[in-house]
Amino acid sequence: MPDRMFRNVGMDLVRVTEAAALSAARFMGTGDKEAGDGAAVDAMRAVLRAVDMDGIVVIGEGEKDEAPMLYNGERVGNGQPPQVDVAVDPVEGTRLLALGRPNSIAVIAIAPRGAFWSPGASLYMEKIVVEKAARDAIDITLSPTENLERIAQALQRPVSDLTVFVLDKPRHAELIREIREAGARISLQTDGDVMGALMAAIPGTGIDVLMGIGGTPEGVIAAAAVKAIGGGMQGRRAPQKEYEREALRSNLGDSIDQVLNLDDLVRSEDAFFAATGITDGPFLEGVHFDRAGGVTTHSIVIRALTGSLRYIRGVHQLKPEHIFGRMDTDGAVQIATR
Ligand code: VTB
Repeated sequence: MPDRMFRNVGMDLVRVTEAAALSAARFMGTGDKEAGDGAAVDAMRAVLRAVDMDGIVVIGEGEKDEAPMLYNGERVGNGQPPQVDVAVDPVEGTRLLALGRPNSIAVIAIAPRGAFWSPGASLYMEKIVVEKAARDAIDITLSPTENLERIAQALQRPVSDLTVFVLDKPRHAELIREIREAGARISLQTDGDVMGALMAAIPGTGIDVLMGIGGTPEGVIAAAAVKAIGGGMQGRRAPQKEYEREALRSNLGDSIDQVLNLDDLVRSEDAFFAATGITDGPFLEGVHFDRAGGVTTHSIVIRALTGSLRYIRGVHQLKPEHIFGRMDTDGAVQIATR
C-alpha cells in the first residue's frame, strides 16, 4: 500500500475546484458543453500550479493527443512532495451545466502515487454505493432486489423507504423495472453519478443507494469520496461499446467480470476528495453571482485518513487581480469570460 501523505492538502484542493466552478458557472445555460468545460480546465490547471504536490494526472481529460490540458500523464502541482496521483473532472455533468440543470460540479481527488485503479480500455462500469452502515451488505454479483433487501436490513428500514439514484439511460430499463418491482423509490437523473455516489455515501442526503452503469473515470473519482466518507462501494467493468468490449477481451480475458472493491479502486488509506457546486443541487449549492462584484461558492472536502468532512462556503471578490482562471502569458490569472 502506498505511503500516506501526512499533510492535509484538502484546503488547497478546494481552491482548485472553486476556481474551476467559478469559471465554468459563466457558461450555465449557454447550451455549449465544450466552452464550460474548457473554462474549468483552464482555471483548474492554473490554480493547480501553486499547490504543494508532485502530481501526475491519472484520470483526466483524455489522452494527450486529444486533450491539450489535464491530459493523462500530465504533471501538475509545484513539484514539491507529496508524490500523488490526481484524478480530475473539471465539470462533472457538462450537459447539466450547458442546460442549467441541477448537480453539475467541479471535482478533484488525489491519493498517494500508484493508489488509483487504472481503467485502461474500460470506459463504463457498473457501480453500487451505500453509506457506512450498509457497506458490508452490498454484493454486486447479487441481483438489485437482493442488494436492496440486504441494504434495507442493514439500515433497519423497509425497502420501500430507500431511494436509489439511477442514471436515466436506455441501458438501465431492466434495472429500473426491477427496482420498482422491489418497491424502492427512484431518483432518475440524466447525468452526474459522482454526485449520486456522494449522496449515497453520506447519510441523510435523501439518496440511500447508487446503482447502475456510468463512466469508469467517474467511478474512480467517486471511490475516493466514498473511501474518505467510510461508505461502501463495489464496481465491475461493464463495456457498452463494441470496441471497448474488444479491447478488454484481448487485454483481460476472463477477468473482465472481476469485482472491484473499494480497496482495489483506491489502494491507500489516504485520499482526498474536493468538489464545488457549479449549478445548484439539493446537496451542494452552485455558484451564486449574488453580490455586486462578488460570488458565493459551496464546496465539500473530505480526507480518508481522518474521515474529516468540511463544508466550505466561499465568498469571492471578483477583482480582476484576484481571480483565477485563464493563465495569461505573463503568468497573471483571470477568470474566464464569455
Ligand atoms: C457517465 C456518468 C457521468 O455521463 O459517464 C455519463 O458516469 C455518460 O453516460 O456522471 P452515457 O455515455 O450513456 O451518456 C455522466 O452522467 C456525466 O458526465
